[in-house]
Amino acid sequence: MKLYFSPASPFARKCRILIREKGMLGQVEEVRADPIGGDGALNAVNPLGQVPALIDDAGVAWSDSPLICARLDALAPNPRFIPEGEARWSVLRREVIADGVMEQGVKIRLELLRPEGERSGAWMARWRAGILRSLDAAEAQADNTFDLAAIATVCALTWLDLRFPDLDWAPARPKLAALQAELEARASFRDTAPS
Ligand SMILES: N[C@@H](CCC(=O)N[C@@H](CS)C(=O)NCC(=O)O)C(=O)O
Repeated sequence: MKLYFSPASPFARKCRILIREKGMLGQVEEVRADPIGGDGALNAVNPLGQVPALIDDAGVAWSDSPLICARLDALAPNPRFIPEGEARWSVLRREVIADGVMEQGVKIRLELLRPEGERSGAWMARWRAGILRSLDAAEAQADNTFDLAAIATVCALTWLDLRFPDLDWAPARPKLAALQAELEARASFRDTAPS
């Protein structure tokens, strides 16, 4: 299998951490892509031109980090990062919150890449408020389980630190800060630190 990624993408990082935690590095070749510059090899796997994108050994293409992570989790079921039964829904709900933080952050970032006169301050303020409310929700629902939601949450937090250091989310959200400190010390997280 091949996973297309870019080093700063928090969505791709979710998949790369999962691959390491599940011992799948020998089965998945990680291929660096350039989604912003336009990348024909990436576009052939994901017509949206976004990372992450996975092509499996049968030539089937998978895109969108929740789907790719769910597929990887099913392919190598030990250890599981998306549990069966009722607990599954808690993990997926909390993954959606973390992914939403990344999605709104990407929107702000794209806005900031526009010339100054073309940016919308109102939209950026709206997305920033959405991020902060979502972090409050994540703080309220944080637990100590090492699952896909925890991975996604820390990918979101560390990416926010990289792109928006002024957000200063940590002091008011001690559970998220502790989760980030704990997980970023793991080899899988250190090996995929965004740059
Ligand atoms: N919902 C997607 C979002 C992926 C995404 O936005 N990736 C960004 C990089 S962080 C990208 O490839 N952007 C290029 C583009 O949208 O053209 C996922 O979860 O994988």
